[in-house]
Amino acid sequence: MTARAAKRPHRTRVLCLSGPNLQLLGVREPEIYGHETLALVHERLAARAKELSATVDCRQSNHEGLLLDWIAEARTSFDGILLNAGAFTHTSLALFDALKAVAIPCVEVHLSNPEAREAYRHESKVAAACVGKVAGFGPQSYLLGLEGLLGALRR
Ligand code: CA2
Repeated sequence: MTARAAKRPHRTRVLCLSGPNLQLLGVREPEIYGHETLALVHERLAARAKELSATVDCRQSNHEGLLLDWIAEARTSFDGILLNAGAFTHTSLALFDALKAVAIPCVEVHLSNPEAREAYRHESKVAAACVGKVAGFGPQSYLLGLEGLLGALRR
């Protein structure tokens, strides 16, 4: 390692995962999920992460297995996870198990407030494997989740 690299402060590495159908953000159902695209949310998140001496790698998938693989990968490559598991939030014991196994902190994020919506959205299978949750603030939930996650990591 060069002397310059040794002096460079370690940037906290965050993996941001968005689950099924979130690629439609800003395109469909703006009355529920707002007008910002997922690409814009990712851009804002990267800018905020930089201000907070962190980096964020943002990924989206409609496939539960791929989300599981990315969570497993995070154990060696990231310090924490931001997760909007979409509808898998309410169904996936596999995501809960993966988050428990990876043993790095995860913050659950939602654009809407699922508890103020249909009864079938009230239960989160992943919540018990997370250090906290931010829901109901639209795209800002991702930014608030990032701040909460970095706070938890640096406490
Ligand atoms: O509020 C959230 O972030 C949710 O995770 C969104 C999920 C929903 O199943 C959860 O209960 C709460 C749905 C994601 C679908 O994303 C779309 C975005 C734009 C248009 C249509 C779907």
